[in-house]
Order: sequence, then C-alpha cells, then structure tokens
Amino acid sequence: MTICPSLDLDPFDEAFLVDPFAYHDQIRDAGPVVWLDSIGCYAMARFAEVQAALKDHGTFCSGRGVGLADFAREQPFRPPSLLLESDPPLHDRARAIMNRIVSLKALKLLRAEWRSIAENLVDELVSRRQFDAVTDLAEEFPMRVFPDIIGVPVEGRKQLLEYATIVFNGFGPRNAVFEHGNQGKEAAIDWVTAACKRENLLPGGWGMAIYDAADRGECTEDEAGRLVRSFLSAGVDTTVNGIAHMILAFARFPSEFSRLRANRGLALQAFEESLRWDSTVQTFFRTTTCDTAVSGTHIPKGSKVLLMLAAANRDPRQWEVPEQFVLNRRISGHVGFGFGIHQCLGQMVARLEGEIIATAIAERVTEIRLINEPVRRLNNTLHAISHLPVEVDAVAKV
Ligand code: OVM
Repeated sequence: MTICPSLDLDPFDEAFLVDPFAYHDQIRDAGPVVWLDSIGCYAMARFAEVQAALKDHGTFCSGRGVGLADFAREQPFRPPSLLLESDPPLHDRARAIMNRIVSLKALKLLRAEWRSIAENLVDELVSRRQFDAVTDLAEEFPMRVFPDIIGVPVEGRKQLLEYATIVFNGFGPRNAVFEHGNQGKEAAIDWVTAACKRENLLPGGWGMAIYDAADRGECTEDEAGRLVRSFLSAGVDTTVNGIAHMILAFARFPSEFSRLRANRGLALQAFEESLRWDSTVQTFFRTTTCDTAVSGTHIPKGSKVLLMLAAANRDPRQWEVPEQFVLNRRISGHVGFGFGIHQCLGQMVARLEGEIIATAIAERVTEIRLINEPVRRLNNTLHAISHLPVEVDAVAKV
C-alpha cells in the first residue's frame, strides 16, 4: 500500500475557482489519490482513476450526497435528488421514468424548431457585431428553449439561473463563494418549488409527463415533484456555461473555428470537445461504502472522495495537448457528462443545444474576437462565466 500524499490546497478557494486548470497538474502529479487537508477528504484528478470510480458506483456511492456534506451525518439543504443523490435500486427506478421522457424520439421533435430559434437569435447578434456571448447568447438560447419543454410558467423564469447557483454552490463547502453567491437568491427556491407542482405545469411538457408516470403508479406524487426539480436544477446553468465555453474556445482557437466553418459536420464534435476542454461541472463527490484501494492507495469506508472531472478531462496521461481545443481528436470517453449509471440524463438535450448553436454561428460568422477577458462567476461546482464580450465578423452575403 502506498502512502496517500497530502496536499495543502483548497479546490474551493477563490484563486482555485478562478483558474482551476492552474492547479490540476499539482493534484494529478502528487498521486492517483491525494488527501486534501483543507476540506478533509480524498481527491482524484487523473482520468483513469476518476473514470474507474464513476464506473464503480457500488464502492463510490451517491446516496450520501455528491457534495462535501455527508448525508449520513448532516441534513441535506433540500430533499435529496432521486437521480443525482441516490443509489440503485431507487436510482434506477427514477432514471427509467426519466429516460422514457428524455427519449431520442422526443428530441427529434425539437430540432427543427430549436434550429430556427437559434438562427433568428444569431442573425440578430451578428447584425449587432458586438454582443455579450453569455447574457445575449449562452443564457438566452437555453432560456428560450428549455423551460418551454418542461412546461414551467413564463413569469419568473430567470429564477432558474439563480436556483442553479444555489444548488451547484451547495455541493461545496459553506465558504465565501457559497455565502455571497447565494445571497438574495432565496426567492428562487420558492419559485422552483412551486414550478415543480402538478397544478403549475403545462400539459404536454416533460414536467407533466412525470406526473403522468405517477398516475400510472411508477412513482409517488412527491417523487414526481422531485424529478421535475431535477430537470429545473440541472437543465439550464449547465448548458449555459457549456455554450459559453464553446464560444470562448472558438475565440481562443481561431484555426479550429475555421475548420468548423469549412466542415459544419463538426458542430457536434465542437461542443463535445469544448466540454472536455473546459468542463462545466468541474467536480462531484462520492462516498466509499467499504474499505477500498485505488491504484495501491487505501481509502477507508465512509470517506468522501472528490472526483475532479475537469482535471481528468485534461490529464496528459489520457489526452494529447489536453489544454488545446482540437476538433479532430478522439474525444469519446471524456467525463464531462460523467460516466456510468449516473451519466448525464440530459446529455442529448445539451448536445442538441450545443450542436445547433455551433452550426448557426459557423454558418454566419467568419471570426469571433474577445473584446475583453471573460468575467468569471465563481461557483463551487460550475466553471461559469457571467460576461463574455465579443465582436464577430459576418459571413459576406451573396
Ligand atoms: C438533480 C440535479 C441537480 C444538480 C445537478 C444535477 C448534474 C442533478 O436535482 O437531480 O446533475
């Protein structure tokens, strides 16, 4: 058994959250498993070990929470998610209900309409030449398409972004980022709680489809509400920041953007690679259900383990020139959507949004330049951007 190296480094302090990639080498190079004194838990940042832990959900469970808080010792701030914060068999029952709703068939129905929404939006932004790629595009597009699919009220939808801030900060420690980030956003919790109720959901949406499953006896009324909450928690800020980082990648790697313009068939690949390059969900925790060993390092039963997805996605042991956004690499297997039974339920929705935006931009823009450096919005889990001022050159009209 190897001794587990201990690092004096806080993955949730502000310097780390501003530029996590500056610290990942230190964690990956220290060993396959490290002990972080600052937060009193183990961490893994290498691709092979992160992927293996995600796969081994029996040893690395989610039911004690996927944040720093151990639900076996602390009361969670909201009833646990039946998907994210659960283990089989409960997880699988909940997931099956959701998988039937977020189906390929359902997604096929959305593409044409979402495409025309994206085209109109990007047309307008290109005519302005300068815009904020976060507020005007990366937030605007998901907000125009996603809440309608679930069927939540139009009034107050902006609260979805504030709610996501609370939820994703909640996976980290109760630090300054948590306190400041969540301040004044309490109303979002009430809004989302109301939006999850049967009487507030529009007929025909994915939210009501969950209550239809409850009517068939597949889950209880209370479980249905909590599953709607998963859509509303995980469905907006994730794609917002995925799209934002894809635009950032286009600006930082102009030759790759040219390659996309020359071959629009690479649009989906562009979104996927941007997710590897800068993974929106940077980290999630697991808890060990038994004593275990990871690449020769002992981890005792009941330990919280930080899985550093974003670091794994830039591990030079796995990827060539990992810090570069490269369209033609073999990207399959990245852990930006996780891996194993908990792998992102909404990944097909996210991909559809990302592909459609990448296509609409590649058709209309020859170059994207940053007017200013991105303004970061610090969050304990998401790598987030609040403002990304850009200038674009329009494709010449024929
Ligand atoms: C949920 C949930 C919340 C946040 C994130 C997430 C990335 C899921 O409530 O199920 O997945």
